[in-house]
Amino acid sequence: MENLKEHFASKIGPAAQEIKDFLASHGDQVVGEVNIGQLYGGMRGILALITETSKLDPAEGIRFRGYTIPELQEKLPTAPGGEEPLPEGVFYLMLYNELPSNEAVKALSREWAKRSEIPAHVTKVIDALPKDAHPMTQFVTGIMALRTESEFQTAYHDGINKKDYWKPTYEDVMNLIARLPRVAAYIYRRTYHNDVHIAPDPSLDWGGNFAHMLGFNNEEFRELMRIYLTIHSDHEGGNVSGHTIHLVGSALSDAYQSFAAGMNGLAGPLHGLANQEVIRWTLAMREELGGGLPSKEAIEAYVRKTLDEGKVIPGFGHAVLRKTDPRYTAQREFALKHMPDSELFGLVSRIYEVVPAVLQELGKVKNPWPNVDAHSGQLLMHYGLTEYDFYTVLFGVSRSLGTLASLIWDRALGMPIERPGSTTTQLLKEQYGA
Ligand code: HAX
Repeated sequence: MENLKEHFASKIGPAAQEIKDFLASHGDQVVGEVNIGQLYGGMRGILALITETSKLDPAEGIRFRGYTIPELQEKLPTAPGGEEPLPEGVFYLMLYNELPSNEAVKALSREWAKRSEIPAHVTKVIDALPKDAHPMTQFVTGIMALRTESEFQTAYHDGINKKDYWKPTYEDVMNLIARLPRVAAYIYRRTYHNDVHIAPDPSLDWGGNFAHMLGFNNEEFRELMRIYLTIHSDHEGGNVSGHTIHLVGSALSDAYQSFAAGMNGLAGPLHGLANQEVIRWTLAMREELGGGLPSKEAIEAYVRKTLDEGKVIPGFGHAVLRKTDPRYTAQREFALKHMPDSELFGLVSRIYEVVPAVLQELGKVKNPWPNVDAHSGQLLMHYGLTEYDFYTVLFGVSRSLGTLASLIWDRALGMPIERPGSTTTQLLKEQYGA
């Protein structure tokens, strides 16, 4: 097949023309109304962004370029002998808007392996942080240290024509995605394994090699990494990390700056950090309730205690979804297949049986169902990746796939700087006679 970059280039013209024609015929069409409550309510429900890579339906969950997670599991290439989709495949689908062949996915694996070397100063910068710095702090620091390699930064300085912005952005994105597992594995081994690092194996796929560099070499864990990195990759455009990457990128900040900014958003406990909070909360509950598999009644009492203390139940609720997250379901199916008798899986399942009814009782929670973060920790714990402060870094590595594919498209389509309006309570009151 033709070179991956040329293949992308061939997609730009038709996509740009389609949007131009659409705007010419429908640019004045009204897509919704905004009320004052939404201005104070985190802009919930306001349709305000174009993100081509995926779309979240409140009732159905995520579709990547039109495909659900079970469809990805059926249609995307797998590792030899494996069953889970390779994350290279979902990236290809999101960037090129077409299902990849096995060959295309292999080409992407090779391309990322080739680009994966990280400059020596990156590990030195990370090493300057204390080992107990949170892994997300180390991760963002590592990404910013990688920025010395930005081709967009250099090209802009040298006066690149705006129609070519996508070209160095493409290079930055491919390099960054290729290098993130190296940075993440470095942080993991530095923080939890006495700085004993593991050389990459370029014969492996991106997710398999990441598992290998983390120090987990059984094939089942590699399969977990592949599905994990696939399902966490994108969640349409309005979530904190995705939106931040698009917003910062809209100022023509390069891929490194934009992605680092988004990762600081992912590190918030209401967003990606929820995956570590879930397991921390679950283990604390298990300990307080005397270990083993607590009864439903005991779990319910603990849930109520958490709520009474003015805390959220991590892993439950969502700003858009109104049903069990299909990313939760995909992980539950992985557990049913590979570890049906795990005690921790039993506990996660029991929590699922208890929490929604208690949240519903509060009368204010719009979605009492579990989200992606309610399950991921249990799977990682099962294979021995027990250092849960690291979990959000895994999420971050995955989130690069969708958000950075989008960033290439933002540059290719010449998306403008984002600048919504704001107002004050005083002005609103005057305007609406309050
Ligand atoms: N436990 C307790 N209370 C909850 C709750 C939960 N799991 N989910 C929502 N609520 C509360 C809200 O805190 C809010 O209370 P106040 O009015 O007192 O402020 C009320 O219910 C209404 O909230 P909502 O409209 O249902 O939810 P939001 O859109 O405002 O927030 C959140 C969505 C995901 C932030 C929320 O459900 C939450 O805090 N969940 C727990 C944290 C979590 O799991 N986050 C990860 C989400 C998925 C993700 O981004 N992964 O990366």
